[in-house]
Amino acid sequence: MPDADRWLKLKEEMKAAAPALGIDKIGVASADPFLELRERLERHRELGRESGFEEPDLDKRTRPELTLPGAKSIISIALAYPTKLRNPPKSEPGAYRGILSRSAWGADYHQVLRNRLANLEAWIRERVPEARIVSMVDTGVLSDRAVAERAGIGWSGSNCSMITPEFGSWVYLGEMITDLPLPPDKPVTESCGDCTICIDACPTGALVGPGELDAKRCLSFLTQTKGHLPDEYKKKIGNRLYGCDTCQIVCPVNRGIHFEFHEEMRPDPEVVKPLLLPLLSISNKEFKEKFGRSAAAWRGKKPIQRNAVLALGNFRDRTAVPELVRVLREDPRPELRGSAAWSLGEIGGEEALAALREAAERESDEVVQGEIGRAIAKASAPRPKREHKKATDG
Ligand code: B12
Ligand code: SF4
Ligand code: SF4
Repeated sequence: MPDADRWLKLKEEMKAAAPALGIDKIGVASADPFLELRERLERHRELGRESGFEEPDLDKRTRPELTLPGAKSIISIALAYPTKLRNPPKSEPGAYRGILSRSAWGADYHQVLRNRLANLEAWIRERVPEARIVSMVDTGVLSDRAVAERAGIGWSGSNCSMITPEFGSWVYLGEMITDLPLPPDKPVTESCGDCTICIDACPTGALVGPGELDAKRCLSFLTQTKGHLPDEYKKKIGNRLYGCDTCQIVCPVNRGIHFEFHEEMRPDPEVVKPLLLPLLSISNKEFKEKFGRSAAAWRGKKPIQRNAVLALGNFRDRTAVPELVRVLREDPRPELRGSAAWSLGEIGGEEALAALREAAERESDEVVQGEIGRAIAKASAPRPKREHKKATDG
């Protein structure tokens, strides 16, 4: 059989085998350098729009042969994830809840995709034992989306997501660089057209243009930071504990899309939409037991606790005052005390105000002092009638 036919046949067989390997979509891209992406990444960096979670070496990001000398093709895989909870628990006064983004539901996707890439690698090695392969998911050097786009998995949405015609943007991506000369697939022809819904819906204006994100203003990034959350985002974070799904939820292509193909991805509602109050006193051991399986745990418990404190302020949950006062008085972490001060200022009332005044006498951290001062001013000012605040994405 001529060589070209052999590789085409292997690719077709691989695609036919995908469902049995637990993969929802496979595409093949050439391993040529990503020249357009390179320019884009340079501009992105110059404008200070990186999150800091990206691979910093732009040569490695855009030249697959630096990772695998002799690289010829990249196999891109996509796995669809669930978007809806069965019997979601209610978030209501006295029992308010936070929400994890769908990308953190079920088992950590890094592990799930690594498992599928291992299945695929074994499948290839049975047929081409000498194949050279380097697999990666998220934390690898390449841009998973740019690879997927070139491999015909989907189009690059104005919300930055890779949108597949079959599963919308609710897909995780991973890839393997190989030295197999598999014939590349064609990019998909669909696009966002003149729709701008996601750009208009982004709560922080982080989508500065179609497909252009200022990551430092993106709530998904901000929920993962460990320091004080800047004031301008404290209300906007709503009840998000990890990640943000707004620009995907509003996308018309995603309407009604929900797949439960993978057992490991099934969400536990009490984990992905947890009660906020118990999070304030959760121990390391309990945190590990409850969230350890989720992709949301990678930054530890501090960001999630900080976000829970802010969410209680956003809900203006009066029943949370004693616990917020305890955090303000006792928590050794300034970010937690500062956030508790902010939330007490939002909730207001005599008990909150008294605790803030008392804390102002003792607090030694300058930033927290500032938070307390602003919170006292807020809690002392006349306030509009209270209303029941709605949850964010849940
Ligand atoms: C850093 C990072 C983040 C940062 C920055 C995100 C960003 N948009 O840059 C933060 C923390 C904010 C983040 C958030 C999220 N992330 Co993230 N993240 C990454 C990571 C590690 C690198 C992304 C990166 O390099 N960005 C830099 C930009 C410039 O490049 P890019 O988005 O990769 O590539 C696109 C652009 O360059 C664009 N492009 C190139 N040329 C041109 C030219 C024109 C004219 C235009 C318009 C566009 C364009 O097209 C490329 C392909 O789509 C990837 C994993 C990886 N290794 O790739 C995951 C990844 C992108 N994240 C993912 C997910 C799921 C998310 C969230 C949805 C999670 C959540 N629910 O909170 C949000 C979505 C936020 C958003 N609107 O993008 C998935 C995306 C899956 C998908 N279907 O697209 C990835 C691929 C992880 C994975 N393996 O599944 N993430
Ligand atoms: S993830 Fe949220 S904050 Fe980030 S771009 Fe999308 S809507 Fe905006
Ligand atoms: S909301 Fe509209 S513009 Fe945004 S990603 Fe979806 S289709 Fe594209």
